[in-house]
Amino acid sequence: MMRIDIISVVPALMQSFFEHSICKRASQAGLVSIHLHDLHDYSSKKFRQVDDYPFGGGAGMVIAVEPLSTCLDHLMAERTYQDIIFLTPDGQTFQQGLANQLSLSENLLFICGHYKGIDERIREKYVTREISIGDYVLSGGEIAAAVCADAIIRLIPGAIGDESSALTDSFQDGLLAPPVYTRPASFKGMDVPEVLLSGHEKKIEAWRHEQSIKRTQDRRPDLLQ
Ligand code: 6GU
Repeated sequence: MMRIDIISVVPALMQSFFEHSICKRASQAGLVSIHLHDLHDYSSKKFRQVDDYPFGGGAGMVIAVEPLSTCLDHLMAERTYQDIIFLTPDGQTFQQGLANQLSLSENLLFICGHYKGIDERIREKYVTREISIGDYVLSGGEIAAAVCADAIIRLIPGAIGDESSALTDSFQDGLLAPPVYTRPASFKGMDVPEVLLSGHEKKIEAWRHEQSIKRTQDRRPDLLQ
């Protein structure tokens, strides 16, 4: 079973997410266990403070080395993590290929940044990988951690109902997914493409592939390079 630990200053932000969605199903099926850790629990300060003013001045607060290293040491003493991932807008952009790779891990540890970031020494000493989910700035890494965890967990065999479903996702073969339809076959004069009703598996497969390519050409020609 895969284990994911997530360190955050606002773990409640992710609680509901992991208690619903595919992640809940995967947890119930015993495919993954997700552990949220409140960084404040590792503070030695009187009011459980975890951040401090940046040396050199400037706006915003920085998550301090001490509570984070205490938390990390505690978790790392219990098990070996394949990756210790810091979610940060200056990280490597998260893509399907990385989700595939990380889905083979046994233990993953995510650190969510907040405020102005975390003390650089944590990044140097502990972090093995830094991930961004796109070129925009979020208030914290929590949503990014949830995004990454979701993308990873759904790839674990058995996590989604239809075993083959994850394999036909957009991006999984470097192409966008083809259009899909369900009943009724005709709605207000709009008809489902004939081939999908034909029962001819080979033709359907060929049509879908062709539609995938067309859609990718139209919308994301960069993927075809
Ligand atoms: Cl991982 N964190 C934050 N704070 N903002 C982001 C991000 C991560 N990825 C894109 N924007």
